[in-house]
Amino acid sequence: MRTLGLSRVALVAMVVVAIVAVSGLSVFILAPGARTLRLEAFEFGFDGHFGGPTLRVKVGETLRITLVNRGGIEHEFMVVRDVNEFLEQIQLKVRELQAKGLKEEQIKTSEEIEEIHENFVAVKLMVGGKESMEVEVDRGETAQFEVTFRAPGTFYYVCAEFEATFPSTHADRGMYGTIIVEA
Ligand SMILES: [Cu+2]
Repeated sequence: MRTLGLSRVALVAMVVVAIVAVSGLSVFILAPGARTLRLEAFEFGFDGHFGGPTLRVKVGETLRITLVNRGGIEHEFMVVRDVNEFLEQIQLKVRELQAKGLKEEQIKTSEEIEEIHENFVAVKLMVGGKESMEVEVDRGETAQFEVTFRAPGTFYYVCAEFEATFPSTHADRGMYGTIIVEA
């Protein structure tokens, strides 16, 4: 009874959609071939308190990531090509701004620091259908996003937040992991 089976599937799908609609949850459409992955952020690592798991993907592959903040402060996820140079540039800029007399809050929210993020983002994320440089999650929050790698090579996912570590970033405390993109 093939048709009966299909209509049952359709019925289940409708019920699921109805439950999601009533509960106010967002519906995410999975990109074809997307691989799902769950990462938990802590102080100061992903899936632990230092570093993060190495992610291996194929060129053109989409990773659909659920990032759960299980720590006590805000964390973020962004993808850069050169993590050492990125962190070095941030440190140089922090020192430069401190020398000019800027306070911690002013430095954290400065255009100069934002500009370094922009310059170093290697691959943008798709967050809720919109392209984004990074995704930020407050403690206890969960974010869902997709990232697609168009070129082979080594990338790094990084949290460059300053909260509780200023003038260092969370990444300076080890909060980053490697992404290997294979051709
Ligand atoms: Cu962090």
